[in-house]
Amino acid sequence: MADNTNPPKEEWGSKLGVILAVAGSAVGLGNFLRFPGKAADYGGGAFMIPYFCALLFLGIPICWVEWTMGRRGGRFGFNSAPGIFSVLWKNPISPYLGSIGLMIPVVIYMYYVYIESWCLMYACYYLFGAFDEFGANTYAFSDFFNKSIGAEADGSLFANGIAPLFWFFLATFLINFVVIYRGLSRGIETFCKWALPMLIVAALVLVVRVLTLPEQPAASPWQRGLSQVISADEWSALRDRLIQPTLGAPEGVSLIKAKLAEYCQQHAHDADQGKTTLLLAPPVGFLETAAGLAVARAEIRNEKRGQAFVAWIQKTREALSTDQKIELGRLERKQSRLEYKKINDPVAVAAIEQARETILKSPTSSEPMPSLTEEMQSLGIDEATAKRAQHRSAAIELADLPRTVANGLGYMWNPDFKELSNPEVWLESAGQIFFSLSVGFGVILNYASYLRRKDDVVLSGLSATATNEFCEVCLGGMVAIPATFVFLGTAMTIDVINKGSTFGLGFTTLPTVFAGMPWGRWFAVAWFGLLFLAGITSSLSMLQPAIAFLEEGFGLKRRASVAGLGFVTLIGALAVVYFSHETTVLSTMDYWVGTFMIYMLAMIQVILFGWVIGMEEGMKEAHLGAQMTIPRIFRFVIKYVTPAYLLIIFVAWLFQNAPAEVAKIRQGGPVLVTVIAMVAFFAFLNLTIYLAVREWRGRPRPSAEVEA
Ligand code: ALA
Repeated sequence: MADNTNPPKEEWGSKLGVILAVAGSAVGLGNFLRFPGKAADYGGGAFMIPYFCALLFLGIPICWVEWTMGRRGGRFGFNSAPGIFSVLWKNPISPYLGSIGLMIPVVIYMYYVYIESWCLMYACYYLFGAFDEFGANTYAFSDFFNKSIGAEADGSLFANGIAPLFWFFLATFLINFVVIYRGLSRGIETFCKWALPMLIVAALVLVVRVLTLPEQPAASPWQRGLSQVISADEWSALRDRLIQPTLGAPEGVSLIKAKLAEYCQQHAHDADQGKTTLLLAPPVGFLETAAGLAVARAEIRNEKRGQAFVAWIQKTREALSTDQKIELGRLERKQSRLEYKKINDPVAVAAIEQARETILKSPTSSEPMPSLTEEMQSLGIDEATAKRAQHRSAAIELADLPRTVANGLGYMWNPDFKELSNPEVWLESAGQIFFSLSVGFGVILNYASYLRRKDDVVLSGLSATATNEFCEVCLGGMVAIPATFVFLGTAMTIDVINKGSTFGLGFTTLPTVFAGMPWGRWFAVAWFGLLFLAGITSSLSMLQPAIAFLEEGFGLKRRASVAGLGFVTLIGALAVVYFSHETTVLSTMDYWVGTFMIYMLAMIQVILFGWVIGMEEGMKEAHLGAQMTIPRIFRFVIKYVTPAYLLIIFVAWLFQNAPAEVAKIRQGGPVLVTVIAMVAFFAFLNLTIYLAVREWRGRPRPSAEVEA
């Protein structure tokens, strides 16, 4: 092992640099992909109420707590959560609590870097025009995306030689480690100083582009279906003709009908074999066809998702009251039978079961189902209720609003206050705040530990938070959803949002949107380029805490610590890349580490600050060199409100999600293996902390009091 002297203490080069580095850590994929989807899905403008509550009572207070505790730990010569906790709370277990602050960033890095590499690949492919031939064919993009990331089967990136994405992954991995190797100031700070302004400029360009988009003509339903059902080649050959007003030409219509029939038959056959599910946005009217219903039946029998659930809901609606129908539409995005079971109403539950039986027993040549509009009219449902249902129900088109930016923004932001009574909205908004601000990750703790004693933390913390919020709400909220609306219309936007897939939005829907814009290819380069930069500035912050731990725990030099961490994270990331089927491993890590552990670390930190260090002492510490004063009310907030808010959210979240996640573990397979591997890694981390603690006992540490 190492020499017994501390490596020279690293420091930030400038005040602006540290703010940009923390903001860079915060601004990431969450701002541009995750946020717009969540906001649009959970009440639009109304989502901002729980969101700002979470910002005020969780995000900002915990951010100040992390900055303050990090800087204090740094004064004692510690930069990692185990070391920092060991000086903040003189208790033998405190360094072990810090193991969570190491585990979270390292494990999130393992899958985050893979997603970054998708962005790099897309940016490069657009740059070299590789997507030109796809035109606006959603099917081609979706197919390409699923195949490229290996969503179809484990190991598929290596099935026919090495897939191109793997090289992009290695490049992305290497870029991260090269920057980290260069050190805190020369590496991270310098990179963020360039990358953050660049990505903000790219985002501003995209915002201006979206806000100045002219109204787009609405496509007729079959036109929309067409782009999804024919090959990329056929699509590009037809594209020019199809945007002409002669769309209704009889030969065009019969071609489309034939293609639809072919597509439906093919999928019905595959679904019957249990081979596939039809998760793509289906062609309009698909379920009204005999083949569509056959797909749904086969999927129900095979316990698959896809169209089964859409059919299920259509059938179920027949037996429900209006309110129940709307509630069902809201739950529909979950696309899981488990979710339907959460409808706490025996009538609805019975209707769901009955619908299942009806679909299973229905003859192949079923009667066409009534459209929702007809159904509503016949039930005498008023316009406002119908509008709400229209806004929330998936995959069923009620109307296509004129495709203007104003309507797109309205779709994104019009408040739906009814959502506020839904506990899920409060959970999701809190989760978004944590993810987006990188709060509770253990990374702010680490970054702040490199500050000097009297460097301001209060205003800096707030500035980094404000930068993140600007990028999230003002930029992230203005691009993806409004642009999707303008080019793809109401139904597709609802569909994308209800599927709740961040990846679907970014990598399959938006490419279709770019295809419709003049100079779209270059806007796509800007989009994926900005996602890539935003991703890197975040993932760098996930690596630094472990580097700091290896250096201060074992006295390793930078080369050794970077190599050690590179080795461990490469193994984890390769597991994510290899076990890519339906991104199951990635999602399991995200659930247990990227959500569950974040709640725990946030809780530990706020308790340490408010109850162990104590409010008086904590606030005194926070205000050392501070350039603004924390309002007094925050003493009360940090001590009582934040822990209570966290606890309620955590328990509700566990209650809501844990049974399904535990059931997945019990099924065995990759989920179980992933969880076992994570537990083993966690145990290993704690062992290394044990060794480090022994080392620290015998090592002289700078005294906080004498440090300048
Ligand atoms: N805060 C980072 C993001 O938003 C992790 O992506």
